[in-house]
Amino acid sequence: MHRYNAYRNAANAVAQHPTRITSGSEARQIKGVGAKIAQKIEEFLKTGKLEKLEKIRADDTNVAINLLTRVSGIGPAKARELVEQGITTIEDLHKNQDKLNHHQQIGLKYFEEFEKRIPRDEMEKIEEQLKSHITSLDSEYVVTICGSYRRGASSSGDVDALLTHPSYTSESSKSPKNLHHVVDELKKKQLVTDVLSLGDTKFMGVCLLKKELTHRRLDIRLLPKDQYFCGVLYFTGSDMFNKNMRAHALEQGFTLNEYCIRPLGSTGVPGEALPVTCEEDIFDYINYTYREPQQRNM
Ligand code: DCP
Ligand code: MG
Ligand code: MN
Repeated sequence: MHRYNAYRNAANAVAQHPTRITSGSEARQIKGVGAKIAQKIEEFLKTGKLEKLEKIRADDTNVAINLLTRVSGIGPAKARELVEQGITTIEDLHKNQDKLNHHQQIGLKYFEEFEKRIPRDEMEKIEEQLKSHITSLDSEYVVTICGSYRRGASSSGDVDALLTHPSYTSESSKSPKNLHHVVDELKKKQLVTDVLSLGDTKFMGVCLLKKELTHRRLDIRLLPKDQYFCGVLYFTGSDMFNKNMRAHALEQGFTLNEYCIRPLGSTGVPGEALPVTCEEDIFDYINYTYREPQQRNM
């Protein structure tokens, strides 16, 4: 985990660097790049590959774990457990479905389909349908498709939808609206084909447009109105952008997460959540120049 972070930080630092790095020693000058990583950068620049990485990739156990974790719902721990039982291929998984939970079984069923990218024009159609079905239940629902789509990507890996309603705030504790009702409607309209998991505020599932052949991963989160824009900011990403923005927030004496922004007292204890009515409010609190979603790919 320590090394994982060291690599992430170094990658971030190199990505932020204004010019292209041409040697390990040049990389070493950058804050966040240590001697060992600089050495690897040198090796990669010289040979176009990394011996250590090639070895890790060739290891049979790792190859199998990497394959199984591509199934939605299978994490590294579950994958390792399966590999230890001799289950190493997708075919093996099909023969051992009893070892998988519901989410993993659906992940397996759509294994090939979920790996396909969703073209932007299809994302637009899914957005349109989601909005029309959800607002037909209650015209006051607000739906925002976040993730790479909101950042302007030409294709996306999944659909990240956020939902709120003016009568639902964190004060009103329990939502007068609920996601079960929304998901029932989407199933009835045959947009949602499968449910991976469903709670009061989080749905993970599968959708399919009429006339399309590929099933798509769809996540929907229901957020209280006062937490909506921190959620929209977070789920728009990118993850690197979020990481940098949170670090900047801390430097300015604020703690920012997917729910709220809070000032940090002199003792470092977070105060009450600050009022937020749009994404710009969050940037303003921490003196960060506003960036349009398309400008948040880094
Ligand atoms: N996110 C994050 N940190 C994580 C995971 C997610 O900050 N560890 C945020 C930023 C992501 C957003 O959630 O942009 C949505 O997560 P996705 O995994 O769906 O990523 P994207 O939508 O950006 O990419 P893709 O097109 O692959 O779905
Ligand atoms: Mg996404
Ligand atoms: Mn997602």
